[in-house]
Amino acid sequence: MTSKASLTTEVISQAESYHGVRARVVRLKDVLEGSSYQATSEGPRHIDQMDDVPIDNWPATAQTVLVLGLNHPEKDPRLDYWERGDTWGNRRLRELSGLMKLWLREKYDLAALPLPYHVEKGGLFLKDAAVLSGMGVIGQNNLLLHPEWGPRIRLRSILLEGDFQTTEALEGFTPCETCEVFCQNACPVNAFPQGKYSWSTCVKQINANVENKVPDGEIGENGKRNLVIKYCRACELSCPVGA
Ligand code: B12
Repeated sequence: MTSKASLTTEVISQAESYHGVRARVVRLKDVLEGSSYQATSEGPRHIDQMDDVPIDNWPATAQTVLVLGLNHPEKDPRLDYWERGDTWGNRRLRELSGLMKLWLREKYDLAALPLPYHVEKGGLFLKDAAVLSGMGVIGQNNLLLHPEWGPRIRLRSILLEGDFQTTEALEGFTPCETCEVFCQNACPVNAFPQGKYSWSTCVKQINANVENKVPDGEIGENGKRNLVIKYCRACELSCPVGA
């Protein structure tokens, strides 16, 4: 019988065997008590048509969350391009989640449920899950900062059945304490009035990106490049952590 600790270590090392992936483990209950679940949402949410299948109920036997982080380096901007209904980063994370699900079934006969991106479809608030699992900390840009990659990371979660040991929250990683807050100053719409993130201001920039699709995608059926949305990354790419 595999111990909790070695099961956790093996699952993490399997996930991290994929290029540019980091993984951590957190209790579902702890994520659901995170700050985002306490915060009141500032406005209506735009759920774009991603291929994620909504999940109505989480199985009661699955009480652990595997958090996946995919590095999103500046030199590979395409991962963030929204094309034909989703971003390439999300497609890759969905594929990795499927591979982990198969591996857990084959190796340990454990069930795993890859969760959708959107909370409204049965997903989790991913930054909360990531912070609590020790993947990183929340920076002045309101993004998860990973010690190696800074905010250049995209997240996903998988619910796990089985007895796992959770990974510890990070201690002693406080990069924003001595920073000149380049992220907030870089924002094109000043979405950090008084140093605090404003959803309603940020979303104006995101909506402008949606309105201004550019023909930089794959070659489509009409022989022309698909239109893509290039979401703003100013507060992310200006961060010196992991640059
Ligand atoms: C809705 C959404 C948006 C909306 C609204 C964002 C918002 N913050 O409200 C819009 C479209 C504006 C948006 C913009 C962006 N988004 Co967005 N977004 C999401 C989504 C789907 C849900 C986020 C949400 O609603 N949070 C709830 C609100 C209330 O909280 P919040 O503002 O995020 O702040 C909370 C946390 O900071 C947390 N927190 C702070 N400190 C601590 C400490 C602890 C211990 C804990 C537990 C929690 C915690 O508590 C705060 C609430 O009190 C997530 C995916 C997901 N399923 O989680 C991606 C996500 C957060 N977005 C992401 C990104 C990258 C972006 C953009 C850079 C655009 C882009 N290129 O994709 C910008 C950056 C905006 C910013 N600086 O925050 C990434 C973040 C990756 C990272 N490294 O952190 C995510 C995780 C998606 C992904 N692909 O991985 N986004």
